Amino acid sequence: MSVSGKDKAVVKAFWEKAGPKSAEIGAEALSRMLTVYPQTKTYFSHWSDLTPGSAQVRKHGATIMSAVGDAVARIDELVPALANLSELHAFKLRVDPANFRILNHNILVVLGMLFPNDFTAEVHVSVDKFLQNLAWGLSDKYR
Ligand code: HNI
Repeated sequence: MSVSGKDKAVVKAFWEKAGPKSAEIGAEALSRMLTVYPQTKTYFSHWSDLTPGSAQVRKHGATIMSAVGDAVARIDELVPALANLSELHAFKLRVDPANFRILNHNILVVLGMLFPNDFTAEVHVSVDKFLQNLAWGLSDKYR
């Protein structure tokens, strides 16, 4: 799905609001992914505490959302921007890319929860398209 110039502007404007809460968004989204889609826990079995809101979950949630913020900043060049992370997830972590959609879904839920006024239907559709393209960029090296 193509992300239009308008989508990019909407995502960037929304991120002005969401960016400062990025660690909280990540912690909540990762906690929810691991709880609601327990099959995703297999990738994190080396962690000592996978319960929602644990220190490890919060730290990694912040790491993920910081990468999402970097992707917003490089929204015009997502494939090169995500090349290293794609390589890591494909060949070292061996994460099935189907899981990117699952995390994206949880991020959208959390954005709706934390930003009930700013996360309008119009923002939702643009962020959804952006996250799909991000997942596509993260999947680029899987070949
Ligand atoms: Ni992901 C590590 C970004 C989705 C499993 N992941 C990272 C790191 C970043 C990152 C950044 C740290 C890299 C480093 O150490 O250099 N991950 C992202 C982004 C998305 C994503 C931007 C999608 C929006 N990752 C997922 C999904 C899974 C996943 C959906 C599995 C369900 N990622 C991992 C695992 C690690 C990881 C596993 C290593 C964790 C660890 O213990 O260090």
